[in-house]
Amino acid sequence: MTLTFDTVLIANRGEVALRIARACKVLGLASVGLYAERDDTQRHLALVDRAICIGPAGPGKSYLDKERVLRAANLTGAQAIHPGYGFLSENADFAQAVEDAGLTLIGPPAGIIRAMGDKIEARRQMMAAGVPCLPGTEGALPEDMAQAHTLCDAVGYPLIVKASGGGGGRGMRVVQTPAMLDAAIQTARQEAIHAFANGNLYAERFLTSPRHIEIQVLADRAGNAVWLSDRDCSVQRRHQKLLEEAPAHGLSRVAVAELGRQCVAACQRMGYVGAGTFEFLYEDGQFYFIEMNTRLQVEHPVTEMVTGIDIVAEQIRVAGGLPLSISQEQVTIQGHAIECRINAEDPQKFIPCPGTVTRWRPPGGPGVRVESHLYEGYTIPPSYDSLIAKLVVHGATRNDAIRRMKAALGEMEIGGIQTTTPLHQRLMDERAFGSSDISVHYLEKLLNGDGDGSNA
Ligand code: MV4
Repeated sequence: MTLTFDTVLIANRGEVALRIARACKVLGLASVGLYAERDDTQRHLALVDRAICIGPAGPGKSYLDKERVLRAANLTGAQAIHPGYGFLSENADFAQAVEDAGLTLIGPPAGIIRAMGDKIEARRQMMAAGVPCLPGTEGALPEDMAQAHTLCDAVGYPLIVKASGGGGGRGMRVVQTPAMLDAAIQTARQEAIHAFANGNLYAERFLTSPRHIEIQVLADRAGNAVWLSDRDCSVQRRHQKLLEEAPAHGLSRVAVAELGRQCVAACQRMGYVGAGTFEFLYEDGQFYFIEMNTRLQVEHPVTEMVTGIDIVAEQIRVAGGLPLSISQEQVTIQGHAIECRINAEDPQKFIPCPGTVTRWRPPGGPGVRVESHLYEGYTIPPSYDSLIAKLVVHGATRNDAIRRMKAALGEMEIGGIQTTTPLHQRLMDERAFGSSDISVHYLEKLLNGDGDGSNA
């Protein structure tokens, strides 16, 4: 069986571009790399069959420019485009333009990207599919404040007002009491109009100390869908994840499997194609859907490590019309995996710290995987994401994985720049992290000196 394309344009940079280039090689596909000026020293550009400069330095007139990316595909004869994550990966207009040009986006149909990008619509579809959601408003909050109050009283306080066009933590307001609703709606709406050109808001019951749990899915064009594993992504700061693991520690495996089946049913109901992630909040033994990501995610390797499935290869295969290479019965979760995001940042203040890498000694050994585009002499440019490496370990148990991570962090050497490595080394020894007695507010509390950051 062959795919409907033989050449893939990698519309991204850095470690994920390298990850996609490797997957193309494994599948016997030709690949094209694109880059901005002064960003031509990336490792994946030596691995692809052809590389093309599409614009000036900085992301705006290159990686983020729909027309330039499409022109690169046309110029090089690439029939498919892998957007990676970030940049154009969840841009429904770009996905539509790719479809209109007769090319294949390695991702779901544009209509699904658009629907899931509208958080009110995503919530509506999940409720219809039987995926658990928080008590909340249906449709957009009305302009009329008396009506808004009636709807919000039914939801219950405290609640959170969110922008339908937001997501990932942008455009939210916590509302403790009805007396605070009017001001919250007013400021949230102004921010939403400004940031997303969409003033639609919705309200949900607010959870004070949830964990962030997500479910990875894969679906093909024939209507097959599988869930691969759950991940815990609670260790984050200002909505930037720092560490992720699979599976989530301490959850009922029966309950997670039930949730996975609900996600699969939602995929089949909407005609989902490709890799996707259902994000949930987890509190007091219950899961509540918050958002769906219609792209490959940074943390996909932890799921690959515990399932043995090459998620990027499956993404490319199903985009090219092939069926999923695995059935749900063939998916098993073995052991435990942890990913530490190594960012070129000051580990205390998290300020980006670009510069030239003078020393790079990646760690190794059983169960150790490094996803990085680093090499000695590479200069990290200032205008892009500060992620420079993902250190991923796999162990038979969570404690084994933690031990392997400690060893690998200690072995890794990165010279010339500051990185988040010391923070990860500290985390591996923290009691609350060790027992997963944490919430999405864990890291903030820990760094503030608020006890050990635990929920207690
Ligand atoms: C919430 C919540 C509590 N209750 N929704 C923030 C990012 C966006 N994806 C959803 N977010 C939240 N939604 C209700 N009803 C708390 C958060 C939240 C959060 C969620 C996931 C990961 C990190 C977070 C950090 C702060 C708040």
